[in-house]
Amino acid sequence: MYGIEFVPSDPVLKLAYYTKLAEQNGFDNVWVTDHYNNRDVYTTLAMLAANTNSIKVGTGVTNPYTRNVAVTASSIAAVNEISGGRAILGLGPGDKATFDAMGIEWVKPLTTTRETVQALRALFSGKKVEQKGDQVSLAGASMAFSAGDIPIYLGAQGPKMLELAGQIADGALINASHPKDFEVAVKAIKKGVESAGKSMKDFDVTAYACFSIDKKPEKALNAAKIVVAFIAAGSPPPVLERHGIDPDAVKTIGGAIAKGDFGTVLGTVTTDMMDAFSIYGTPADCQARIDELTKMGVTQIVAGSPIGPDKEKAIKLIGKEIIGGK
Ligand code: F42
Repeated sequence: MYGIEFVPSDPVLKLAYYTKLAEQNGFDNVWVTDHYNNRDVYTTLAMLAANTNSIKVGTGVTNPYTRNVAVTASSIAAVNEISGGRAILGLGPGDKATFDAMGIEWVKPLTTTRETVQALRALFSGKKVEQKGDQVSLAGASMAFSAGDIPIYLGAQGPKMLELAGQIADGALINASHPKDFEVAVKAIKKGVESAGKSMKDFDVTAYACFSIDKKPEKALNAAKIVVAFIAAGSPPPVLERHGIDPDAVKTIGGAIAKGDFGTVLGTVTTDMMDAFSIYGTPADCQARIDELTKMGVTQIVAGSPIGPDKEKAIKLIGKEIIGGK
């Protein structure tokens, strides 16, 4: 399966145009990120749904902290209705820096995510929900309209979060692009899947990747560099070690980002970092990496930012050379 990620830092109508193009080019899913300072994710999904016929539309990802769980259920259920059953709820514990800015305390992300999924499943089933959790409680909330059968995916990178996804979710959206990361991630997911008595066949292992495609490889590389710099700067030491990346170079990048010195940022990104944190290059380069990921158990590739130096051309190129080339 193929998905595409859009960030509503762009106007919603522009994303609606790209999404229609993605649908026409064979993409299965569109995922829209959720940060309070961008356009609202559900308003965006409603517009994308109204403008398409077959592509599935998902939050990629929302979180359990900024909205009450019953409000999240109502929002995604409305998108499911508008789209004729094409909604997916991607949920992740969220981003601490964003919550700090909103004055929201980031308490027990794993527990909160688990209890939120439990409450969502109960709300989707139409039940009157009495849940007394450690972090998420409902006292008789119930939906006044039918939500339908909405799949739930977890945004996950840590071993416990991946295992939880295996246990309770239909898929995991994993911010990674390299087979080594999936070797580790799939093991953790499998543990969860098996503990719940389920099968990996019913689980969608999704590479939510930094993706940059162009017929000219250097153009693809240049477009992805800045995204790779941010990913490297945000990667924990074990991930840097896994890919043999010099932590001092990453420190230099982090410091330069903080100062707004993007010349240094771009000059410090190495080929090793590009290979570890992105899928980039010509259609043949991207296809080769996709094949490696598929061998590791990845079942969905999401083309995430930047997609390519020219988004419209990139969507068409993926459609023609990768999705259609199969
Ligand atoms: N975040 C956003 O805010 N908006 C987005 O649009 C977004 C998109 C997105 C897409 C894909 C993706 O993979 C992630 C995305 N994220 C987005 C980030 C996402 O919301 C999460 O921050 C991220 O996926 C979670 O990372 P993580 O799996 O590393 O989980 C964190 C919380 C972690 O530390 N996990 C540990 C682990 O091993 O998995 C476990 C921590 C733990 O056990 N905590 C205990 C608990 O109950 O929470 C308690 C510990 C204690 O102190 O008691």
